[in-house]
Amino acid sequence: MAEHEVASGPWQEPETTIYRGMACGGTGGELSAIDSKDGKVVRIRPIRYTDEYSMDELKDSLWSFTARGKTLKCPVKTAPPYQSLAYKKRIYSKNRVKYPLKRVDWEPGGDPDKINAENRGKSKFVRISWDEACDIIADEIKRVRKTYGENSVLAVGEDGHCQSKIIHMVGGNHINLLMRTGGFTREVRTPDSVEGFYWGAKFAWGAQVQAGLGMFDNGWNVIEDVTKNADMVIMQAGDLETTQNYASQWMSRVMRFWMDIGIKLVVVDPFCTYTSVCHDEITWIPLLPNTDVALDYGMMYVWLTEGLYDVNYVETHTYGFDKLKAYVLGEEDGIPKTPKWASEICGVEPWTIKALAREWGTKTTSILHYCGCHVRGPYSHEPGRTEVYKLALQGFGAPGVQQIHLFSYGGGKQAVRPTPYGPMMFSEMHAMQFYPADQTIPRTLVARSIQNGHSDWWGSPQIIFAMPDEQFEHNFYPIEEDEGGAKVHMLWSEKPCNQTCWNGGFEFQEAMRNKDLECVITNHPWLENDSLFADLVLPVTTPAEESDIVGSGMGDSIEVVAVQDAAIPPVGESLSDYEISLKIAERFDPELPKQMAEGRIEGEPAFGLTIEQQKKSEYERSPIVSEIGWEELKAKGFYVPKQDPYAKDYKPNARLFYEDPESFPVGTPSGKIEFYSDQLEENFPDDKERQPLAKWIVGGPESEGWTHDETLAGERAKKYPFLVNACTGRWRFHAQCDDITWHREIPTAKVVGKDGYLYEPCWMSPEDAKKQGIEDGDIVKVYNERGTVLCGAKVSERILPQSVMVNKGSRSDPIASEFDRGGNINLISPAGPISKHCYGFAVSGYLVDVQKVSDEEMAGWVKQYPEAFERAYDPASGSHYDGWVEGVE
Ligand SMILES: Nc1nc2c(c(=O)[nH]1)N[C@H]1C(S)=C(S)[C@@H](COP(=O)(O)OP(=O)(O)OC[C@H]3O[C@@H](n4cnc5c(=O)[nH]c(N)nc54)[C@H](O)[C@@H]3O)O[C@H]1N2
Ligand SMILES: Nc1nc2c(c(=O)[nH]1)N[C@H]1C(S)=C(S)[C@@H](COP(=O)(O)OP(=O)(O)OC[C@H]3O[C@@H](n4cnc5c(=O)[nH]c(N)nc54)[C@H](O)[C@@H]3O)O[C@H]1N2
Ligand SMILES: [Mo]
Repeated sequence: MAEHEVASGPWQEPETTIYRGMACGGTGGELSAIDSKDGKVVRIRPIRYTDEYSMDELKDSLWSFTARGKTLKCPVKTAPPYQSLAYKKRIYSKNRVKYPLKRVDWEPGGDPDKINAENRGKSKFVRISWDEACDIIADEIKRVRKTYGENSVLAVGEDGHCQSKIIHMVGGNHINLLMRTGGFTREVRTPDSVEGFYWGAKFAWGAQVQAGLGMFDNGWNVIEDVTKNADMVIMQAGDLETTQNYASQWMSRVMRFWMDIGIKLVVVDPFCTYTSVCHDEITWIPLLPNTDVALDYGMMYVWLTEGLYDVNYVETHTYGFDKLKAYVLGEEDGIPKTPKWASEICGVEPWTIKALAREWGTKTTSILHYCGCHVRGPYSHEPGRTEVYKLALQGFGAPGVQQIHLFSYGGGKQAVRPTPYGPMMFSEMHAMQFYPADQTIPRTLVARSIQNGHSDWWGSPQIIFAMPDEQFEHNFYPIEEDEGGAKVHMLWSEKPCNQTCWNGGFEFQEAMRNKDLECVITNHPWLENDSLFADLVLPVTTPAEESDIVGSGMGDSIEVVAVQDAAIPPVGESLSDYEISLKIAERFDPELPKQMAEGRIEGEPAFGLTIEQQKKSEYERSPIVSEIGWEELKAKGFYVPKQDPYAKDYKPNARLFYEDPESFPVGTPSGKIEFYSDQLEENFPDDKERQPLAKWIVGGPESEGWTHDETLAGERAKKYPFLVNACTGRWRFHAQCDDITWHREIPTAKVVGKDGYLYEPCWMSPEDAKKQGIEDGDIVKVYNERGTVLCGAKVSERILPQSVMVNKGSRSDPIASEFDRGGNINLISPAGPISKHCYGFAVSGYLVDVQKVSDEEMAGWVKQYPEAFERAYDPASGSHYDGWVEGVE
């Protein structure tokens, strides 16, 4: 039990091919074929559905639609993300964790002298056996619970992204074990992708299902609606050529199709995005990071003063227009929000703002992004709301007036039928994400909760799906002792990248060094980020090493189900997270692994004991059971489900509201889109940061009650004069894939420093570079009072003066406290919340300074921190395993 269950497999054949959706977003991604030879992956490639099915067999599965005389068809060949195609480099990465590891100067048992907490992220690891690792973990869980209370073990990384898996899905396997053996504290993901919509837009257009996240409920039919009806599509904070590619590359084809049928595309972005660069018809309007509110109000001023908005719609579908008007025209605060006013804040010329506003106000226009990095900054609830205001003024829901966002890319998914087959759905069953716990901590507050021993926040304790009303609940850590309150003394993370994906990374590193944390465990396929700060690291398999049933998922051109065997044996002694939880469970009760595998939780139908049984049981629960037999599915390897014949008749949800707001109200108290929220006024009457109407907020010093001072107009800008755009990276998936050698050699991916180290690019304009005395390729320090990260200067016209861009997700490479060589920009992001009552993160659009690192300065550091600079390092793949593990052969 709980040994890796694919001791034999087709990889024992000399050559074999398996089909797999394996994108590292956890969504499956378009199907790829993994070819292996003699137990090694040799290539990963796209497939054609016609490899296994005739076009006649596929005719009810592949969608198409016609607009303006041209037809857009679902492709027959898959377009997997480039990260998936390069996955061989991940499977055999130099950074793979092959064996269970223990930090050399840590001993279990809770003796502070043997924990050496202050050395986390400094001292190295040594290989131990699985038996030793599992014994230690089970004993530590028991000891810590007994000493500090049942809920003193914190489970981190229940939710978030990861490799695509179903049965072996990561995220909550540790919780499955912890909740069956006692209590635990649950780290709750905050709505990272959509912070500004979640904390802002929800009060403008309410919360439906997806809008639990704060965006408007929509699906694939929105793309069809835009294709048929829009004149213009604006990517204000959207780079679909980059972001949509994490699943498939088919939005690339949709955008090409749009331009072919005459839809105009405009990009409003601090960076000249990959979308702007690769489609030369696109207009790029550069603006400064986190200034969209000013731009939006400048445009609204033009609309209101020139009559370029939908007067009737505003009357019938919205609430509080008089308040909006008073603010825009300056009647409220004496400052008319003219294009000139906006220009001074956002850096877009007044005439460009007027031109964009006039074109937007006269053409049928939709907004297109994944979620948009503009909603991940300080006070992001403001741009989250002004986006809704703009749409409302232009008749949101009318044909071609839509918000296109992450749920719109489910190509076949929504068109197939309402029940998704995707890993997202399966994963909930398997890893039991969102299992409620008595005591919770939002992911944004983990570091402060550990450091201070307490914390409080507004929002549901199960924060990710909170409805607007729940944002008025005040929550506390720890909860009352008689309700199970206990301070955390042990941390176990299944997705160890809080310092790289969340807020205040350096503060998180310090929290990891807190001596109250007596044991820190991570499960991880690669030795990086939070794992460097762990006491025990458990090696995890990649999808190629696992037998599973997977679906393609969010963002694919069509839904596909694939049943696969392992392509290769596990690398080293790695196990899946699921297998790890069963292996540790044995130490609590020999019967427990069986119960966990078979029954999961009470009331849930059984899955079956073995992986083979579980694969079959997944198939039996899915709707494809009526379309294809199990044996045939296994023989073919994948299946493309038939389309829902009624899909054509579904209207976008926003259209229902547009046509009949009485019968289909939005989820606000008035049922209308609210420019002004009475709910916010009543509940937080003194909140100057999130007022009932969205405003341009400058912020200021903490002593005056502000959460942030992160704009160019504030005091801190005198010291830290650049706004950093820390958006998601094109060549990575969040914290994943930073070691892919094929990506790292692309000139926009890394900068080769004169010391041979590959630094994370810090993009800056030629004008600023000159001012700072920086040349392309120089090693630079990017810093503020929260710390310093080293980067490589990338001097380019693709970025506006006064801003720099450092993509998030580069791996930490610690030099010392608050000092990092890896270019992990989230280390210096604000550690606090979005604003006083909004406990999301602010990880982009904040202030930094950038200075050249001189040769002398570098030489000084090399001398001062020899261990960091002498650590084994491979430019091709970056920092790696050998640099952190003792006794590697
Ligand atoms: N500055 C900045 N920060 C951001 C954003 C931004 O735009 N700018 N974007 C935000 C957004 S949109 C998101 S969604 C979050 C994403 O943040 P996360 O959801 O945390 O994303 P990932 O880095 O994809 O993955 C989580 C971790 O899981 C690990 N992992 C992957 N597969 C497995 C597995 O099979 N087993 C185990 N045990 N571990 C695995 C990965 O190596 C990684 O360490 O980041 C947010 N942070
Ligand atoms: N390659 C790759 N693809 C991914 C991911 C990844 O990590 N790597 N992550 C996936 C996930 S989970 C998500 S949520 C999405 C994220 O995708 P999005 O939600 O679209 O977010 P980002 O890619 O961070 O940023 C989009 C664009 O916003 C711009 N931007 C930054 N700040 C501002 C601003 O203040 N105003 C304006 N107008 N623009 C701004 C950036 O330059 C970028 O071009 O991508 C998904 N796809
Ligand atoms: Mo995201």
